[in-house]
Amino acid sequence: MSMRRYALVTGATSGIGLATAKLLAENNFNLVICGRRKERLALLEKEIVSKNSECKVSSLCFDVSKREEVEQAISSLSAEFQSIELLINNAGNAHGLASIENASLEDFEKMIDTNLKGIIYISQEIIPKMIAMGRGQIINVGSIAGKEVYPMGSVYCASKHGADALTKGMRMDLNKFGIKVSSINPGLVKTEFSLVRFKGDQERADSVYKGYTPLVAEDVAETILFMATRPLHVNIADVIIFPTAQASSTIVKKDL
Ligand code: NDP
Ligand code: 8X3
Repeated sequence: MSMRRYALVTGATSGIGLATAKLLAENNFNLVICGRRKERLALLEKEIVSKNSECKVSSLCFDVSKREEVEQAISSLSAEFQSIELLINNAGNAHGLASIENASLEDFEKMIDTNLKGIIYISQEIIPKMIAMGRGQIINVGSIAGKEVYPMGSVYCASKHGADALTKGMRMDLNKFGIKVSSINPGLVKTEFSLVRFKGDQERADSVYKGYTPLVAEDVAETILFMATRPLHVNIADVIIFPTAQASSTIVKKDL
């Protein structure tokens, strides 16, 4: 009988979520991989199964910020895939970098809907299943932007501060069920994050990572794997992970 546990990773089509899904597959987890880009999910599912023949994978294509889509996607899972023990709430992005008075409300809404409401919608679907199973772990991918604020990042920071509060509140509420809740809060990680933030401007995105060595998605994934594989009595509640060159949101040692 398979000893593999079931994990669900949101935002598995790119960056931190993609690296985490691959690493979990190599480390005894079956997977539900989620994202809006269907072709990327299909490619990832194929790659994981070809490298880990024992690993069962189910792909769910939906938008975490749309409540009905979340409900439909999770309820479409077969019974075995519904027994999710590990939930990685990773899907999220920044949209724009602009001062509050002239930034786009559409960008602001997207960040709040995805980075904050998305965690709530998914968690609400999965938590009752964890309670019924009598075990579970939720790891929210926050950000240093959830611990500090930086200029032009007010709403992204607000969404991540909200996610930080949500993590703490969920940990309190789910304590009585023995469900672990924690967050990992990275600094600068070279993924598609800046490309999305700057709306496809590759040069501007690349400039964010110039002059120092940023984290890569695998650095964060390895830490998530560590958090997910502690003994039952251990909960790594809150992690901040920076590249060595970074000391805070605004202090980065660059050789330019
Ligand atoms: P990427 O842009 O590489 O990945 C973002 C992922 O989120 C994609 O898989 C994307 O999938 C998914 N996603 C975004 N919006 C939605 C949505 N509305 N519905 C469903 N899925 C969505 O960035 P990262 O890997 O860097 O970001 C992952 C998380 O890490 C985010 O929460 C981000 O805030 C956080 N983070 C990133 C840092 C960095 O420097 N890179 C630092 C700190 C935190 P798709 O487009 O297919 O839907
Ligand atoms: C992503 C890192 O510094 O761009 O959360 O907010 S930062």
